Amino acid sequence: MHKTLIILKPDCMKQKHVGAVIGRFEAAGFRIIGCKLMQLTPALLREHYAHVADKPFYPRLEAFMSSAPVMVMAIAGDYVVETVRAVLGPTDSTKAPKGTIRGDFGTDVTINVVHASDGEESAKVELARFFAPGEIIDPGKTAVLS
Ligand code: IDP
Ligand code: MG
Repeated sequence: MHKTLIILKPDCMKQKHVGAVIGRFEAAGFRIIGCKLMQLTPALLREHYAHVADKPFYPRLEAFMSSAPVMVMAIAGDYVVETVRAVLGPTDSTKAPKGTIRGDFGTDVTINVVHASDGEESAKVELARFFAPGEIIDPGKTAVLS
């Protein structure tokens, strides 16, 4: 089973696109295996965004990502990492095609609705960064009462 880390960013929360965004992941066949609200700190953001922390745009990114609580999710399914990236669209919302999450709901290259891990290895690292052991539960292994 493949897993990935999703963060519904502050713009997604404030503009109330949470249901629509989760709906797209569910429609693509994926299931939620972890979910919580977090207020991201500068320290955690600096670690999560280490690959861009020295870029000129980083201060605005950090201010944006810490401006409101976010929803952190773990989702699972076949080829979830690459499929979610495709459903999300490219980083720059203004260049993302309509029909993608960023194309439909995003504002610009920073304010772009959702974070998703960019590979299986980063997914593993990011899931461990945001979820403690035991916070990820595979509902596929739980009986559903009828
Ligand atoms: P990704 O979210 O599409 O994987 P990354 O390159 O990993 O994009 O960058 C992390 C985040 O940093 C982006 O989602 C976006 O919020 C912000 N960002 C990336 N590139 C730029 C840029 O050129 N200008 C402003 N913000 C950027
Ligand atoms: Mg990235």
